[in-house]
Amino acid sequence: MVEKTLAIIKPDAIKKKVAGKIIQRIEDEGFKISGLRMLHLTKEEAKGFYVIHKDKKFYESLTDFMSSGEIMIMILEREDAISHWRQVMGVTDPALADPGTLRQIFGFSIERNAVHGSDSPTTAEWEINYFYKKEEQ
Ligand code: 3AN
Repeated sequence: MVEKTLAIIKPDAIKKKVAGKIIQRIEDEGFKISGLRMLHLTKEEAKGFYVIHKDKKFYESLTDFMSSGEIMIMILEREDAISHWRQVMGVTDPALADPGTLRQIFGFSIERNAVHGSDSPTTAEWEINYFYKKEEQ
């Protein structure tokens, strides 16, 4: 089934100047990219996006990091976009991510892990709505 997911290239990857390589990989994996935008989240916007983690001990640090520099957000479309993008990203901790995954190649730590992807259809819809008006989706 063709699905949409929300992808983010995080501040660590933008600072390392590997956004181009990540976008190339996205295209090589057969995703259609729509609505690509560069933005710099405020602390409040980062807290809103990660509100599901508000009780975790890493919430403050994660939202500081995500508001520390520019990010790129995009909607990715493909068959099974949600699970395929998560496979391409690799697991949360770059040290444990499979060889060849984006987090293994470009991630620095469990927090500074280069990329984000929605984890379910409900989350994808919520995350896309967080950044995009209906007519932009
Ligand atoms: P994923 O992005 O792999 O779905 P989540 O949803 O568990 O992972 O976590 C959201 C984000 O929070 C991660 N991408 C990562 O940046 C950060 N994070 C997750 N676990 C930790 C942790 N133990 N310490 C610091 N940051 C974390």
